[in-house]
Amino acid sequence: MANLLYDALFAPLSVRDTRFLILPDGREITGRDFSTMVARFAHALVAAGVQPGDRVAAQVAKSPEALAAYAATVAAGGIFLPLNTAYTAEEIAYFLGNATPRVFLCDGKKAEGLAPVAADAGAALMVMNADGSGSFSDAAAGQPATFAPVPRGAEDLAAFLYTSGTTGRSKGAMLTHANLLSNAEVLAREWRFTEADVLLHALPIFHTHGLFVASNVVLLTGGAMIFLPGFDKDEVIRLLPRATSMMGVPTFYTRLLDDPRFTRDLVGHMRLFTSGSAPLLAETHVQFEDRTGHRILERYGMTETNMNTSNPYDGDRRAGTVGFPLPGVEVKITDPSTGEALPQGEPGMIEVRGPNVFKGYWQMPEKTKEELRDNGFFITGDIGVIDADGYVSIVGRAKDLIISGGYNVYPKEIELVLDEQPGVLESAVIGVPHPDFGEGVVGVLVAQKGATIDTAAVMAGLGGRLAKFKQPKAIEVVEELPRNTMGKVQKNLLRDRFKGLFAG
Ligand code: MCA
Ligand code: AMP
Repeated sequence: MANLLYDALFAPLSVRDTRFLILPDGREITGRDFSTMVARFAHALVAAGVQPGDRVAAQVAKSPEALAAYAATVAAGGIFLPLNTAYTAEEIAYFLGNATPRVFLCDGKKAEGLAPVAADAGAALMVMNADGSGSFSDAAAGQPATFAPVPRGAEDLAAFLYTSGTTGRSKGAMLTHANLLSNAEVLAREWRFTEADVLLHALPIFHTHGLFVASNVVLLTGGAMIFLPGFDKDEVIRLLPRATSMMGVPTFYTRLLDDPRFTRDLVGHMRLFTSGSAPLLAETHVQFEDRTGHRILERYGMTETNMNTSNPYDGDRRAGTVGFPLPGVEVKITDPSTGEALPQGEPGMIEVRGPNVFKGYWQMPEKTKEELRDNGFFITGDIGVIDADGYVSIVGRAKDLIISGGYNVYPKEIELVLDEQPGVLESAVIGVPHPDFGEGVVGVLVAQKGATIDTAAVMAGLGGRLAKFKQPKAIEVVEELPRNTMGKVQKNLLRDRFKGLFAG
């Protein structure tokens, strides 16, 4: 038996002497060199005890080595678990405790603080610094330059990506080889990727967008990536002339549009810009076309499902829509309370089914049952509508979720920590329009009787507990939270009241 994902994505690199990764300092890494690194890493993982089905967690800076750790885990038959570099030790403790990885890769600067966390979870901590150095590459250094991939089939797990829930507890979405490969194949075809492509890659690689949508598509089609450690506007503007395509979250595009150097001439040669992870405002789409002549291709996906819909490459890319269901993916709109399909044109719950849909949440069968129907349809929590031409639009969310700069923030998780702060009786966390991040997180607090809330102290209390991007960008203190007759906090009223907070 072969290793499905490895054979399709990584095996071709071993005979490729052309550049695969282009680094901002001008260095280039050929497919063959990358492949050798992957083989050595895979041997190092096996030497560390990784067996088929074991998890390998990584909270490391984006680098060629970090990407190779993903490939090596797949080669070794393991399950890759990438973690946001912004997560605190407290947050990491939850993920490691839940996923119980065999190996945990982390930055040397955090190793001391994370060592007890890894030990508690029974994981071997190995260091991978931003420049690739550390105990992991030391362990790999003497290893053989080739590795026979461990056989893995379509239904074997390749990755866990954690996604939060309305209860505040993160759930590990189990993604198979077939989930990842089928989606990469569809996207590569739909978006016309070829070996001539050079993708400007500025997304983080600990989420679906940067790791799977961007990297897997390029790997599958034999192209190259300009691999930036993160989104740096100056670097993007400097390197765009060398790229053919770019994938981004809306914040990338609004930041670029804010810069006079971002002109039609700069990007005249580009083939494709795609956007996703958060809603792209129709006005950004229009502004982008006015400035550059390019129509951003917007698509829609989720951690649990990879990509579900996409605007067409050749047809009309409609602003404010996320396009058509991808080939092989079924999308239906249902009544959120009954699950019955609604007539075309009526807004309701978006449900999706296809080879892209995950296998469930790790060790959470009840949560899986709540969201993944027996007939294979996944209940996304997004409210959408399909128009007469078949275009899907997302018009709301049935889940209490804020998307800030493409990162998901679950209010419940923040509220639980806010409620513990001195003087706080209760809290509600909302998202309101933010010029840079799309939505900005706001904490609305009610003081305990007779207490005065010191907002600076509250913010200090969140540091070290919640990743920076989850922390409120503003705190507001109110007399009481608006509630309906059932006692449920009416967040829509709060969003309305504070909608202008970040304006201007
Ligand atoms: C950084 N900060 C943020 C965010 N990012 N705050 C809120 N939301 C954020 N997204 C904090 C920083 O810690 C910093 O705090 C301050 O905000 C300003 O940082 P800045 O330097 O401006 O930010 P940055 O480093 O430039 O990052 C912004 C970013 C980044 C480039 C938009 O967040 C990013 O790369 N987002 C992409 C996320 C992504 O890939 N999502 C895909 C998920 P302070 O100054 O106070 O220290 S996958 C997905 O959703 C599905 C499957 C899909 O459909 O793709
Ligand atoms: P995540 O689980 O982090 O992958 O986030 C998935 C969520 O991001 C979806 O359920 C949507 O709410 C949102 N999302 C992704 N792409 C888009 C898009 N193009 N427009 C609007 N929302 C999007």
